[in-house]
Amino acid sequence: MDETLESTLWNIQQRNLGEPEFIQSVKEVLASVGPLLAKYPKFAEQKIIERICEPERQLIFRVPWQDDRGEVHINRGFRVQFNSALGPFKGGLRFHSSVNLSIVKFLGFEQIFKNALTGMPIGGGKGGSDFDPKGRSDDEVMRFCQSFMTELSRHLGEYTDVPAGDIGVGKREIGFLFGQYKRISNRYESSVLTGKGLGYGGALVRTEATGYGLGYFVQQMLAARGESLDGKTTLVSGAGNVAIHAIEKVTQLGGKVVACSDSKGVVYDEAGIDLPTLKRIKEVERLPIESYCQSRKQARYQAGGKLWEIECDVALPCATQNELTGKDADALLRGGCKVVAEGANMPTAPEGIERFINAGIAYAPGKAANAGGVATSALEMQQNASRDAWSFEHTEGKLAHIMKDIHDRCLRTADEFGAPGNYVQGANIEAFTRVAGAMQSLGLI
Ligand code: NDP
Ligand code: 2IT
Repeated sequence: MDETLESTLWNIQQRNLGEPEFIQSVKEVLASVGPLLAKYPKFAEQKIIERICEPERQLIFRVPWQDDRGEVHINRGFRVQFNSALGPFKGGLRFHSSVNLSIVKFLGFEQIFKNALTGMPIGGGKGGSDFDPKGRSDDEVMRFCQSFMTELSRHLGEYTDVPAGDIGVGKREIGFLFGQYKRISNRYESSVLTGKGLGYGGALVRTEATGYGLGYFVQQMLAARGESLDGKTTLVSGAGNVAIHAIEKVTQLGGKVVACSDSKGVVYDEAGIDLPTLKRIKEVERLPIESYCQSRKQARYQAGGKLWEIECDVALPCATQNELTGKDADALLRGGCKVVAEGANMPTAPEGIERFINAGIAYAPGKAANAGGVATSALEMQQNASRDAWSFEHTEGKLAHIMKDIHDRCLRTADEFGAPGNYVQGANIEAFTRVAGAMQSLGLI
């Protein structure tokens, strides 16, 4: 990073003390855009970086609710409306005990660039709460969602801000949130939320989209090296929405996923992860992954567990930020891993990214590789706007096309800016150019 960018970063750090995840995500982008700023000095003159790094609006609010025994709980709600130069703020809601302003800001910041890469008319934002749905009854989750939406609703709208799911927020939560929005606004405004159920305005493929899109992206990464997923041993971390559908698509494309994980431990199944068993445990019974071994006798469970020490060709981190450390990256490289693509947002710590890039393996950041989820959310908005519903095949075809397009543009831009094969540089420069261009056209906003 050159001196001017270093000093810009220092100022951003001083303005956002105590927000390590946010600063980490800013640093990664700033470390990439030097060559772009050299080519277009106007971006610096117009202080585009300083503007992009400052959210348009940040909301923090109280969420009071009562559990089944009548006890009162107070959680904190967040929505960071980061950048709407390309369209209404768009990005998920995360419900997890670890959620704080730094995490919501890093997610919102990443979302700006991811959404730009999709080529669709969506700005970037993110939200959530430190509420933990684990172990809560459906009624408790409903009461929480209703209270959360009672405040958030006044800041949303199909042309303003359109949330969706993320960790801890799936179809159940989106249903409760949409119900409350409809009640408060007195409007059946379908595209105010995406990831809806199919019975009330949801779109086919949205549930599968992030994991499927990741599978298509990996297919392109391998194709660029003259290879395919056929027979490739693959590791997937997590066992949630993204992980499950990544496992499904990689398996369909010929790969063999031998291990996955949750926050408690790792499951290794030499015969390949059995999807019906995994889906039943995680989606229906909502149990820890350990119970997978009760149905698959040859499978092994390790509490805690060192997923990335298992030998593999392809590694797909699909759980959470900074789950893959520098040491984990060393272990993957020792084990022969040639492709890493991120289903989660910022799952690889900076030391890990450095190891992958120095080793010359194919490494794709989440903002490119997991963009299929939000892209399909934009397709859901399109269907809602035209009161139409597309078939699974048609929508999946569009998703595959979008992922190939993102992949190819990242590589082309990386080439153009003298960093062949570097998906981080390619994604950041490509996305930054698009957002900055729109901001220039819109005047000083
Ligand atoms: P889910 O809630 O469906 O699943 C999350 C999975 O990650 C669970 O298996 C969970 O384990 C595990 N996990 C969560 N937090 C931790 C942690 N602190 N340590 C270890 N494991 C953890 O979420 P998603 O699958 O939707 O999201 C996964 C990742 O993908 C996130 O980074 C999210 O931001 C990103 N993403 C999601 C998109 C979407 O469309 N849903 C789109 C693009 C990115 P356990 O069950 O034990 O909690
Ligand atoms: O990180 C993400 O891209 C998401 N959680 C999905 C966002 C969306 O609006 O579909």
